[in-house]
Order: sequence, then structure tokens, then C-alpha cells
Amino acid sequence: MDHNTPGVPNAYPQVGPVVISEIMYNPDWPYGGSYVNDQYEYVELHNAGGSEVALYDFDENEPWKLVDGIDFTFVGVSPVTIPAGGYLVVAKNPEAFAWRYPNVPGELVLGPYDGKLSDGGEKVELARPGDVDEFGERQYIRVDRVAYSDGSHPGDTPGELDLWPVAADGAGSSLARINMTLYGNDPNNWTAETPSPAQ
Ligand SMILES: [Ca+2]
Ligand SMILES: [Ca+2]
Ligand SMILES: [Ca+2]
Repeated sequence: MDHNTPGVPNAYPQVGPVVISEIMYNPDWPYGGSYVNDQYEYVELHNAGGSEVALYDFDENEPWKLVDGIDFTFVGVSPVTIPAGGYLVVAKNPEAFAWRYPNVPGELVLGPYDGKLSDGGEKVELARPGDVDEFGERQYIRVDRVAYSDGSHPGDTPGELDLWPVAADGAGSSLARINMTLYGNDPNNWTAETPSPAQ
């Protein structure tokens, strides 16, 4: 939360500066590609802040992670960082990604991650390390989380609609976050757009 507000409704959730900015969960099949379509999945992160952010906790000596639907740990030769205004891509299969998006500099692409992004929708969470609990297990603190859907899975409430854009479901578009500094777990802040990894 942004700040403590005892006795009144919670403040607007704290957002960023690093957010999940684009989700390619169901890529279309590329002409001439040598992989099945889910190998072209990716998640893009964006640093909407004014200074570089390390995806690493120097107090805990532990890297940040992507968790829930997919699993990825931000390990590198040195701590992974995103410059102010910069982007980073985590690809399901970096070789497949490099073939499909040859203009994206390789140093901006990490991966592979474990698991696959569901074609129906699921949660993707960016998390940073917290304390180790009494069982010796490290706890993780949510930085950003998106429970996306494909536009065809309304909930169980009668009359409920699935407001997520259907065009990102295998038709060539990806889910793109509209406002980087507004809450991400809200279909109103996402649209289906031409893929724009690392930009
Ligand atoms: Ca998928
Ligand atoms: Ca689907
Ligand atoms: Ca993008």
C-alpha cells in the first residue's frame, strides 16, 4: 500500500516503478517458424521511474523473481538492472524470441522461464525477496501482479463480463499495459496491441 491509513479504506495500491508492461501469452504461429507457438511467449517489464532499479535485494543477497503462472529468477553475471525508462524481456525461449524479434538487443532478453502462460488467463507476479520465516522459507513481497484473462472467461457471478481484450488471444497481438503508473491488475489498464517487446 502507498501509506498507512488506519480506520479508512486502503490507499491506492503502490505501483512501480518496475511493472509488468506487456504479456504475450498466446502468440500466433509465425510463418516459417521452427517452434510451436507457445515458445514465442514473453513478458516485458518496464521501469517507469527516474532511476535505475536492480532486480536484486542487496540486503538479502537474493534476486527478484517472476512467480505464479511462470517461474523465473533474475540471475545474471551481475545483478540484473533496468535503467530509468528502460525495458526488459523475459522470453519463454530466447532463441525462438531472437528469431521472431531480431531487432531486440539480446542483452535486453532473459529466459527461458519455467512453465507456460495459459492461453485462457492466469496470474503473473513480479516479486522481491522478503524475510526468511520460522520454517527457513524465504517469503516474497509482491511488486506487481496481473491476473490476465483472454476475454472469454467471465467469473461465476451472473451477468459478469470478461473485459480483457480478446485480440491478444492468439490473433497476433499482445496485452499491453496502457498506463504504467496505474494499478496493473485491472483490465481497463490493458489493451491488445501489435507486439512491442523492449519498447
Ligand atoms: Ca501460452
Ligand atoms: Ca484462449
Ligand atoms: Ca512493449
